[in-house]
Amino acid sequence: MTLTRDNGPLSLQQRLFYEKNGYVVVKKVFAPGTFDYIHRHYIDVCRNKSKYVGKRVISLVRDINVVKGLDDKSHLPKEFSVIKMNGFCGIEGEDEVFTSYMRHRNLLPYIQQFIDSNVASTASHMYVCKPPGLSKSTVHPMHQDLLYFPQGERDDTGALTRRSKRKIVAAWTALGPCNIENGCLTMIPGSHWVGLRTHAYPKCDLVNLAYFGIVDLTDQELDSMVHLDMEDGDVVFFHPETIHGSGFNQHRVEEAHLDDAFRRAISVHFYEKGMEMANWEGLPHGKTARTANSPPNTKPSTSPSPRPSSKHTSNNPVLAKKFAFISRMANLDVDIEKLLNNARM
Ligand SMILES: O=C(O)CCC(=O)C(=O)O
Ligand SMILES: [Fe+2]
Repeated sequence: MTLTRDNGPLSLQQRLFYEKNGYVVVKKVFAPGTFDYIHRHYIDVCRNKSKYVGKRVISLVRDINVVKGLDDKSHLPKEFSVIKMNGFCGIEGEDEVFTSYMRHRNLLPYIQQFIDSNVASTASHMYVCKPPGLSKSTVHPMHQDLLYFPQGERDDTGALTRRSKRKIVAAWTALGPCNIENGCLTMIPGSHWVGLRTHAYPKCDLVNLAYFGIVDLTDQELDSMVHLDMEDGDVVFFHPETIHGSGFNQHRVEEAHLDDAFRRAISVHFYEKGMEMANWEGLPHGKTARTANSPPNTKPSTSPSPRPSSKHTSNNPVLAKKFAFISRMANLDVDIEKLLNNARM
């Protein structure tokens, strides 16, 4: 086995599943309701943006249709317009409500099994809450997270070298029911072995900033997609090269009272502290083809769009700069050994 170690709660069967598929869902890592306080805090951040954004968190992403004025949500609280929050720290330091997730004693024993180290750093912190009442722009196209950060030694194609492959993992936790109806996560099993793929903006009219999708998914890959039905407190650990995305939240605003109306999840990437960083200039993150395949739950069944050539690329230095900034800011350490020892005392 190359990607995990035998020093924690993951069973041999779970480790074998991860090696083969590039992800593993672990049920009930947290008791239901454990992170209700994080969701309440997120609502506060959405409603009081100036108090937090830049100071304790990096950014709030509003849905593109709302931004363009095509979808008027001004009569509703702000959390009905926001689809994602990035970064659990800002110039005033970290937001301890969000970072309590990545330092939680229930999570850390698993992280040790994936990153080959007792001290971790983190990247790509996200609170992803898809509200009811938005359009298909809430779909997150099929992508690889490795595109979005420079961690790890890379080969010429931007893929992780064998050595770095076993040192990064994402921990994505459902904070409420996540199902096909509200836009759960979708995985392509085994895709963590195929290297870094070419990403581009999807062919829809309006696409959220940096929501890239892979341009050359094969029919076989599209057919193998697995939708992860998860409950509050379940965690999916996945590799940064595993191809994944998420669907459209089909709930209407009138259904906002339902438990699964807001699709809620928190996600952090852990990696071995001090691991190699790739040179941003040399990475394909700033290169985007102009069009990509359809998003996960709108799979074209009869006439798939012609696949754009992977040569069809353009540089995007502004975005590259933005990613570099986020990556520098959101880089908090987690001393796993120390936190677990404290928890035992
Ligand atoms: O939560 C989602 O909808 C997608 C999140 C994602 O792509 C990630 O956590 O890497
Ligand atoms: Fe992702």
